[in-house]
Amino acid sequence: MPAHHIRLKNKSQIPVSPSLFPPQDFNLTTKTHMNTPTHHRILLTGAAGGLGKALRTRLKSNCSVLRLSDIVDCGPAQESEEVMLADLADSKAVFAALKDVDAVVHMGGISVEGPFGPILQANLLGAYNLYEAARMHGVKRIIFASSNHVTGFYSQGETINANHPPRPDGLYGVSKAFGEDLSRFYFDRYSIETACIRIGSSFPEPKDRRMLATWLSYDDLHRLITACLSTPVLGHSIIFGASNNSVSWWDNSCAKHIGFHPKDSSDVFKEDIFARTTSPNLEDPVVQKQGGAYVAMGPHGFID
Ligand code: NAI
Ligand code: 15L
Repeated sequence: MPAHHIRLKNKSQIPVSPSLFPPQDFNLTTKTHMNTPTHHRILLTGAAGGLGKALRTRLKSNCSVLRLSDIVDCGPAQESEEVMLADLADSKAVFAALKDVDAVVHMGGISVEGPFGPILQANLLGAYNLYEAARMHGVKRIIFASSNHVTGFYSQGETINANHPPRPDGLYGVSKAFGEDLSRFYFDRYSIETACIRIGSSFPEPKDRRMLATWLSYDDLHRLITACLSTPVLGHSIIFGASNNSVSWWDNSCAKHIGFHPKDSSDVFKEDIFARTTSPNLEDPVVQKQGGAYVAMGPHGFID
């Protein structure tokens, strides 16, 4: 098959110029069939974590079988679930976790700034193991939980899009930038499609003033993942994950083909957050930069 053709699950082919990824001139309307599974078996890594738990119920509408994986216990398998313990740094365990899988929602790994050792194992080696296993098993679509900390050193108030160069705000952000580059390589070389979702702050509610700009509700996260799983042509796409907040630093015009339309907004929490937080010191880099507190963490020194 010529490199410029992407074979879709329905066996049809769409000619795509390699220079057009993400396919900027494709005006594909994506229908997100919330209750129609697009895949037979989906692997959810990081299933025991905050977002893993939030997605565990929601992703059942996207597949017939949801395989849950984490380094720690995910609890017993419920109906239409499978559970597999796997350390992302363990290539054999990761290879086993991807067997017979149609798509991966990759949430697993170290999720905050900290020493390089664990980040190296879980986020760098872990991402490599995941993509190698995907290549070996023929898995063609991965949703990768990247982070706003890939671009955390841009200023708040500056609007950036996927074409702005990474400016990671720490080792964690660097590890997510590595995942984005690694997935680009696996797309160019092996046609494995990836959505790199630079998640803002995905929690039940925004916790502070910064999160009024960065908040992504769990339902909007699921809407975004559903759009990435079901869009006919994903290619290699970078998309910022935020709800429909009035304040936004991110422009998703490079990812229109995904058809993500957030429905929630942090605006309803604004009054309460302003009432219980003090006015920020505008001279503080933690207040000035998009990454917030992450820009002032570290250094972390050598690995022991
Ligand atoms: P979390 O820390 O609650 O969950 C991460 C999960 O990964 C944990 O259950 C942990 O046990 C598992 N894990 C860690 N090391 C592992 C290893 N070596 N092998 C297998 N599993 C391992 O984090 P959360 O909030 O659920 O985030 C999920 C993903 O989304 C993470 O990749 C994080 O970096 C990313 N993200 C989350 C954001 C948020 O606001 N929640 C914002 C930006 C990115
Ligand atoms: C992240 O990448 C983290 O995983 C999450 O715990 C939050 O710190 C979030 O970014 C954020 O920037 O608020």
